[in-house]
Amino acid sequence: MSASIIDLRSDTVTKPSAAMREAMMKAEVGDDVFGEDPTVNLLQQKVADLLGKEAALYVPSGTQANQICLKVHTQPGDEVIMEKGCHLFNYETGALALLSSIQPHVVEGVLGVMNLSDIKKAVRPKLYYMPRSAAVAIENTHNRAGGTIYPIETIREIHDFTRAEKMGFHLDGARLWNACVETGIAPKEYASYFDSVSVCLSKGLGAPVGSVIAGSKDFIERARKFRKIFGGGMRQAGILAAAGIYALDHNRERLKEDHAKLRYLADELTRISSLSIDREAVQTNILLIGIEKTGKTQEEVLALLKSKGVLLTLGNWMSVRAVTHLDVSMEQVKQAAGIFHELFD
Ligand code: TLP
Repeated sequence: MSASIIDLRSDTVTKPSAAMREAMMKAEVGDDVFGEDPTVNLLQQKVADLLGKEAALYVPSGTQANQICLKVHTQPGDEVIMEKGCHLFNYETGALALLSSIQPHVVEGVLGVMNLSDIKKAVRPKLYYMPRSAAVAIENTHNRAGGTIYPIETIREIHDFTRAEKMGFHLDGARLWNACVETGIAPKEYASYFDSVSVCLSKGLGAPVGSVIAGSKDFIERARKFRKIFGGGMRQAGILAAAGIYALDHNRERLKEDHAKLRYLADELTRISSLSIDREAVQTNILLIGIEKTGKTQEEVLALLKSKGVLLTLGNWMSVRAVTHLDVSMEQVKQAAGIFHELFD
């Protein structure tokens, strides 16, 4: 990507820094399918400790992490309750049906948040002719709602309920790190309410590849089997895990900078009357920009921005999405804001 391009498509576009590559080069490796890669083992231990769980498992992607967890939580024919805009339902290519033969029971949340009362209404009576409500899955931060943070009180309530109902509780924490730096709530505190947590190293943290699942020893042993079935058993993966360790050690605190860049962009775009910004949703590093009043389609807006060297992606209905990250500077964000003014003011 040329230096003049300002790439706000996703925090997944970051490239490993020189120091991260150095760490990768020096990584000790072994065959991880035999459990013999010391760097993978170190990463797994590190994430288990950070999240206060008994064990953890390194997997190639956030999608695979989510899919493995729901496979462990369910039997074919079961249902999992989740929010309508969540990644599991929208962006994992129907994998729940394909890989686990389960159906999502979607509930419409507010800013991506389902309350306990919404969830209670979605739980099926225990009748043999109805699907079993096996688990609840939530996303924190919530991507499609604009990087919104799940309130910890709501998480606690859902935890107490799922525990009482003997249902599983899964967290898609691809961007849990963003929620943690913004709220000051420790990863361990968030994770303590869930049976399974998936976190990504390749979003805001800047590693090139990888996610980690954390849970009880028993959960992780079962997850390991499905990781192999789903084709995620890797060999000398320590070379990648080293990037993950580097990312956890160096790039968590700095996520605050991404949030500051996003707030700047949101402030600027709020001043443009043809664009709509929901200020309540401006919480971390994702901005949804409503474009209805521009009279243009999403594709037209994306093409116009691209012609000026600014890349965004589709958001929800009539919106486009900007994401700030490690590889986009405040200076570039200011330039991007200037281009928005030029095109849409
Ligand atoms: N999100 C990507 C796209 O797939 C939309 C992005 O650019 O934001 N959970 C959440 C909450 C995610 O946002 C993503 C990726 C995933 C899971 C999946 O991670 P990967 O891409 O590693 O499979």
